[in-house]
Amino acid sequence: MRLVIYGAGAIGSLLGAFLARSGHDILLIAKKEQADAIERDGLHVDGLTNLTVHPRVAENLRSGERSAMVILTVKSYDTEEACFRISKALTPRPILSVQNGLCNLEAMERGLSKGGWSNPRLYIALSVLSWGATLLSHGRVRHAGTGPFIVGDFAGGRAAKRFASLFEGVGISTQYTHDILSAVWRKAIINAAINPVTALYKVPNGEVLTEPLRSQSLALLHEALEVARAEGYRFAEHEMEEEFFRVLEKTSTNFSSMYQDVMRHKRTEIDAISGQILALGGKHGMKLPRTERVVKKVKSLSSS
Ligand code: KPL
Repeated sequence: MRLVIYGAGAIGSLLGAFLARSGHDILLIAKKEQADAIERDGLHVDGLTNLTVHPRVAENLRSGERSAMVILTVKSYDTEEACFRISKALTPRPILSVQNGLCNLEAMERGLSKGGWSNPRLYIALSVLSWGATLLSHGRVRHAGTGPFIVGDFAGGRAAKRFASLFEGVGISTQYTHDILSAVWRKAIINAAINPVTALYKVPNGEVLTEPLRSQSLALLHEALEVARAEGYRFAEHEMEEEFFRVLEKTSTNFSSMYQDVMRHKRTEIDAISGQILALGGKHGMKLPRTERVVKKVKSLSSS
C-alpha cells in the first residue's frame, strides 16, 4: 500500500521502517538533513529491531501524491501546519495521529479544514503508542522498547480500524478502543509526570523511580489527575500510579522525548502536555503549583 508518513523523527522513522520492511511503499516527509541522509544511506534501525530500508523521502508533500492513508508523526506544535499542507496536497483520506499531547485533535481539525477538507473528524484517528524510540543521528533510530499501540476514532469514522489492520498486518500488535480520548489523557498524565522531570534533571526514565525525583513526578501526576477529573475523566489513582511505575520500569534506560529535545536544543512539547493541563486547570479555577513551576523551568531550558 502507498502511505505517507508525515514527520520523520524517532517514532515516524520507526513506524516507516516497519511498514517498508513489509513491502509497503512509504513516502517519509522529513526535514532536510534527515531526508538527505535517508536518501543517501537508507533508514537504519537498531536495538530491539535491526533492519535497513530504503523508503522514498521528501521535504514536502507533492500535490496529488497517491497515498491510501496518512500517518502524522510531527511534534504537537507542528500539527496544524502539517495538516494544512496535507489537506492542500491530498483529498480527504484516513489520517492517524501518533503524537504526544492533549490538543492534536483540535489542531488537526483546524489545519485540515483550512486546506479544504470538510468534516475532517470523519477521517481522523488518534492513537497512543507506548514505544521507546530515540533518533541517534540522521537516518538512524534506536528501537528501545515496545508497548501497547491503541487506536480509535470518532462517531461516523472508520479510519482507526483500517490503521489497526495495517499495523497488525506488519506484526505491530494494535488495540482498537471506542474511547480514544481517555487513552490520550492517560498517556498525557504519564508524560506530564515523567517528561519534565527527566528533562530538568537530565536523567533516563529509570532514575525517576528513586527519590527525590519519584515524589516530584508523583506530585505532577496527581495534579494532572485532578484536572482530568475536572474534565470528566475519572481514572482511579492507584491504577494511574501503577501505570506510571510500569512505564518507568519498561523504559528505564530510555530518555524521554522531552529530555531528547532539550539535549538537542529543540523546542519541547511542554505546551501540549503540562501547559495544556495548566490551561485546563485554570479554566476550572484550580491551582497547580508543581505543574506551573515545571512549565516555566522547561521553557527556560529550551527554545519553547
Ligand atoms: O512517552 C514517553 C515520552 O518519552 O514521550 C514516555 C516514554 C512514556 C515517557 O513519558
